[in-house]
Amino acid sequence: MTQAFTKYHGLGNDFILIDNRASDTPLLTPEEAVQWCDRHFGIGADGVIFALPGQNGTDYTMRIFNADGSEPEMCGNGIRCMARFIADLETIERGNARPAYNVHTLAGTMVLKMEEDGQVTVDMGQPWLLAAEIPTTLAAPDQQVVRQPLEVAGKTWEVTCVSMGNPHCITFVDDVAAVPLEAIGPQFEHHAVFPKRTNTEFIQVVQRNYLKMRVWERGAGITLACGTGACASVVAGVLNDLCDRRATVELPGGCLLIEWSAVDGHLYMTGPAQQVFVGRV
Ligand code: ZDP
Repeated sequence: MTQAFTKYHGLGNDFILIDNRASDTPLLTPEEAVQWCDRHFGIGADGVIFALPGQNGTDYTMRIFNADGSEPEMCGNGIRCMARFIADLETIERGNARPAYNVHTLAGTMVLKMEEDGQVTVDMGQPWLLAAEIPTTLAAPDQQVVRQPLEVAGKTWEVTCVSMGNPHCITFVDDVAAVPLEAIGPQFEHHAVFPKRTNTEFIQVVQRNYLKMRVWERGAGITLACGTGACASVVAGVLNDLCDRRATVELPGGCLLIEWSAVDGHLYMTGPAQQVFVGRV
């Protein structure tokens, strides 16, 4: 049997999208996802995303396997790709797509809005800030982790932890280009204080409304962009009084506009998602 797929990327964070609407079970195993994501022996991607039937009244369900086969709760760039994917499927089948979707994820229901210019805005919900929610043992379970010292690679870093459904550890630095990400990223990811491992972001504040970010992703390594990481970084910037609630986050793959609404406390992320090619395995 052959399996159809479509390749998308959001700012160079790339995903294999699978039309999984006929079944509640992902059509690939985590082991197959690892093979498909391999850039030399497979298609090549940072993860595989399955568009499944909705649950609890939502239009669709998203599940994702990282390139290492682990399953994250949520994925910001991936969910924008998923929005384009389902809009493209609906356009082929019905001639038009809907302007918005509710999508169930392991991090709750996300609301996706298709913008006129082709970008996608996602209501990512509220951030989780307590140590037990991240999860991390860096503070007491009911405390926030803001500017806490953390020993990594023989150096003390001041970290702020935020969950967007998935864990993020954010460090503000003077120059993101100077961070030896490949060397220290894995040491943050696997540090004993993060029982579910962590995504790791380094942020340079250029202006209060403009951040530069580099990311080491849990289960994927260095990627060109991370949507949940950009949201978590703006939250961390606000908690440290280093940035505004609305800021552009520049990643190696391009820019995302992030707003932490003072009205409902939700994160709103706007950015592109593009189809690259369709194929069969
Ligand atoms: O939390 C994790 O294990 C991440 N690797 C998931 C993917 C996050 C992503 N890069 C994003 O944009 O949020 C897709």
